[in-house]
Amino acid sequence: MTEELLQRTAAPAEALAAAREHLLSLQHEQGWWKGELETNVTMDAEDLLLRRFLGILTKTETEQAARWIRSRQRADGTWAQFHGGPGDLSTTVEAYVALKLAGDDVDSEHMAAARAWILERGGIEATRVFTRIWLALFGEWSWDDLPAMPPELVLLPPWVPLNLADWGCWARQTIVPLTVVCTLRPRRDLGVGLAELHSGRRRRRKVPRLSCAGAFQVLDRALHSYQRRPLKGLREHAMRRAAEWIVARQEADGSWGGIQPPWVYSLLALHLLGYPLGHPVLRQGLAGLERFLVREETPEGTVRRLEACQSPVWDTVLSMQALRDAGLAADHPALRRAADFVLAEEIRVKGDWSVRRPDLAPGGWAFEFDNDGYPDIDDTAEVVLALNGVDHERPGAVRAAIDRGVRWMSGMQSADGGWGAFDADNTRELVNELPFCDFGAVIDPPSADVTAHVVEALCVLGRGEGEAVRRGVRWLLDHQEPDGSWFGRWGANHVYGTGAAVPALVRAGMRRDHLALRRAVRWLEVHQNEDGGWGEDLRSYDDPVWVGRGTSTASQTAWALLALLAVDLHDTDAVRRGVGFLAETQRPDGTWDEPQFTGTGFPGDFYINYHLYRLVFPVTALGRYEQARRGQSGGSG
Ligand code: R04
Repeated sequence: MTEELLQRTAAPAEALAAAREHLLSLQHEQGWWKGELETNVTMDAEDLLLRRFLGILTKTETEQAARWIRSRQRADGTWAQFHGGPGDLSTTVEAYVALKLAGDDVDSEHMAAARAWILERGGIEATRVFTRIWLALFGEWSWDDLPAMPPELVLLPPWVPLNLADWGCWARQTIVPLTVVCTLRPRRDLGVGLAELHSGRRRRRKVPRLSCAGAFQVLDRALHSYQRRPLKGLREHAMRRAAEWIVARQEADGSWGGIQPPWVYSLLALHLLGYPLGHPVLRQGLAGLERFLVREETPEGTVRRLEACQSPVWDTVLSMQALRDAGLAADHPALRRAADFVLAEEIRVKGDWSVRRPDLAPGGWAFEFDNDGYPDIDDTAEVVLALNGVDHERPGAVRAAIDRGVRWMSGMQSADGGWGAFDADNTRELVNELPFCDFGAVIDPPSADVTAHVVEALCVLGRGEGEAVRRGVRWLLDHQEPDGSWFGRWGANHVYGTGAAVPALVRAGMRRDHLALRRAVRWLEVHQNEDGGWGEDLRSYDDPVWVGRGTSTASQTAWALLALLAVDLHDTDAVRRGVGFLAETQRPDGTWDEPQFTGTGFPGDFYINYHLYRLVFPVTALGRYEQARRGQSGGSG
């Protein structure tokens, strides 16, 4: 072999070894992995506002959060939803309010720049409903100028449109406490005024009366009148039921749903209903938030930031699979410890999902440490795949957990053959029309990424011949984009969807030369960057010119490689260049830099930088590449 050829084959193997060691070193002694889940500064601004509202905000918390918020401001004075993204009005308003609360001088350069930009974009009047609710809590916005949302919603039976089961679980858990808050219409002192953020421009959307939006505007007016003179007994009953609904859903860690919005709104609602801060529900709720705080020492001092959610189960099962792909033995102690953690995380109780699947036995996993009410199908698919790769001391326990997971996933298939993330058949578009719902997805219909993960898991677990897989494959084929890619609902974006769908279809037995696969490969080849990597900007969710386009990142390059490797293209230029990108951009410590956000919370509205993605997916991709290469050469590498 020539020197050059030796180097080219050694580099990926060395990159893999370094990455694998780095990943192993990040395992917690209790068996799990958890990377930081980075989102945006509305988390931190709202945390300060919550504490201010409850009268528990301390100087230290304020200073540390303000430092973090300041550090995220960009040169144009704005804050964004994601690294490198455009300024976002609601995020910028919330950040400005938090900094003013922290005592920043409104005449200082950074505040003046933010304010000018805010006013140019229409001021507070043009922000999302959530932002204006936060301002209404402090008398800086009128409750009359927010869409009505009555607590009687919790009384609607499951067959009435707009009932709670029609909402995505995250929206359901957010909306119920907000109905309470919006009914009680509190007003507390912020300590600083915000008059300077009003543009004076009213945003009255003119909609045709006979359209759906028009009908909902009429409904909104009717609900506002009802809010003024509700049926007293009905209102009291609804408020009581809402409180019970909320209290029943608090998790063991004090959270609601393991995500920030339902958590803070539930605390607010119960507090307003008269629960004292010392009540166990509130005490545990507030104490639990502490575990979602990240503190970091910087030259400017300690910064403090809040995670929107935590990803231990997800990160652990992705890491387990990555390590297996990287050649770790199935009985390696790290994998056994991880499996022990995962086994203990299984959810054996029913949750909201059972409204639509009352006869289905529990047996799923959630994303977080404690979110027993909301196991999700995506996590369950990856858990099953991860557990299947471990040779454990208690094979019977593992097998039984896998079987329950497989049965639960199969039972959660939606009527159209696909899978949503948390619920089956959560597809009623009507809630989207409510004026209240101007931020984020509020339903949970099947997506290509989740469907692909389930199809892959069911095939690996020997259900490839079953009806569920057949219909899942059909769903994927029906939802391939005209350009040959698949949409990424929970990851950015078509690179993620395609990186999930192609391996799943191959697992399901599709021939490598099937037209659907050839078109997907073609799409990936066309969108490979000059540097050999792949990248897709989050703006692709709003603007098709960005589809498949963006700065190369380690995680997205890995996703593309997973698809190409699944169709046996390891011996091609595209794959060699992709692998080369990973090897060349790796840090000396074995991981990768990835300031870009490649995770999606809500397309268009909420994005996530999963800090482990930059490592776990390259380990998987490089591992599979090495396996394919050795398989071909027949040697041991
Ligand atoms: C990657 C696939 C696993 N699974 C998705 C889980 C994502 C975890 O992170 C979040 C989930 C969230 N949901 N809802 C919100 C949210 C935030 C996360 C949410 C955010 C803002 C507002 C309301 C809800 F970080 Br306002 C489900 C499929």
